Amino acid sequence: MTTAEKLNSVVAKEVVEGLSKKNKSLPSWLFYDEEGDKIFQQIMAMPEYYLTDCEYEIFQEQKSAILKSFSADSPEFNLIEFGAGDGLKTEILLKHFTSEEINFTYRPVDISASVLKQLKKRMQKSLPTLAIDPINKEYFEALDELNEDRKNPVIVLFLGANIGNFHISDAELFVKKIADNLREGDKLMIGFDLKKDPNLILDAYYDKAGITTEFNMNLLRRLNREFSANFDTDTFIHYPYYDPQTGTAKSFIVSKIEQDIHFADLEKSFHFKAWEPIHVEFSQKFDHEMIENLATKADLKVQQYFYDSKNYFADVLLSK
Ligand code: AVJ
Repeated sequence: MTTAEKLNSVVAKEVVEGLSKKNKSLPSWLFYDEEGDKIFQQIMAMPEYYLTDCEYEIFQEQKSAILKSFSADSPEFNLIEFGAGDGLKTEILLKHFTSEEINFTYRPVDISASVLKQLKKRMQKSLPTLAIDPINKEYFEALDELNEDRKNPVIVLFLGANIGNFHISDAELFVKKIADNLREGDKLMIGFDLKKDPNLILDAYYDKAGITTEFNMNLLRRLNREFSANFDTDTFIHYPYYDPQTGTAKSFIVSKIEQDIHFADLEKSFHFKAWEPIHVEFSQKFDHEMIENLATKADLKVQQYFYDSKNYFADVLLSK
C-alpha cells in the first residue's frame, strides 16, 4: 500500500482523527485485530471477568424459556447476531434450537471476513446440521438485510455487553436504527451488564495478572505493526476506572513521559505531554431505568428479562 492508500484506510482515518483531538481518544474496536481477539479470549476466561460466566449461565439454565419466547409468535425465525466473536455462548442456544428441530438460519455479522470464516468452520464442526449464512458487513449496512423480502420473523442478537462499548447516546441511536428496521413479530435480544458492587466491576477491567493491560497495550503494538509507528509500551500505563454514579467504566492508556510518536507510514507525528491520556474504551453498566429508557426511545416493548443467579447480568428481549 502507498502512503496515500494507508491514510485513506478506515483505521488510519480514525487514528489521525482521534490522536489529533485535544482529548485524545481511539475507538475500542481497534482492540480486535488477530492478536487482540486472542487476548480477549483470555479475558473471557479470567476469574475477574464475571460477564462471560453470567451470560453462559443464563443460556445454559434458561435456553428452553428463551426458545419459548423466541418462537412465541412464529415457530420459524432467523437469527441475526451482531458482534458474535467466537460464538461460544451463542452456540449453547444454537445447539438447543437444533436439537429441538427448530427451522432457523443463523446469520452472524462481522466486518472481518476471516473472523466469520473461522466461526463458520467451527460451527459446522460442532453443529453439522446448523444452517449458517454469515453477513460480511459493517453493522449499519447489515441492517439492510432486515429489509429484504422475507416471510419469517427475525430475531436480532446483540449479546455479551457489547452495547456497553457505545457512548449511551450512540447506544440509543443504534437500538433505534435496529428497531426502525424491525417488523411486527421481530425481536431484539440485548445483553446488558448491570450496575453492581463497584469493586467487582473495576476488578473485571483491572485483573491482577495484567491480561487487560496487555489487551490495551496491544492496541499500541497494532499501530506499530500496521503503520510502522514507534510506541514504546514501557512509556505508557493502562488506567481503568469505574464511576458508580454514571455506571461508566472507562479505560485509558496514559503516556508517562512527554514524547512524540511517529507514524512512519502515515508521515505523521503526535505529541504527548507527560501523563496525557488516550481514552480507549467505554464499558457502560445499566440499571432497569436505563434499559427501559433505551427501549422506550426506540419504540420497543420490554418483553422479558433473563438474569443469571447473582443478578449481575441481564439478557433482555425486546419486541416491536
Ligand atoms: C466485549 C465490549 C463486552 O466492555 O466488557 C473486556 C470488552 N474490554 N475487558 C467489555 C472488554 C476490557 C468487553 N466487551
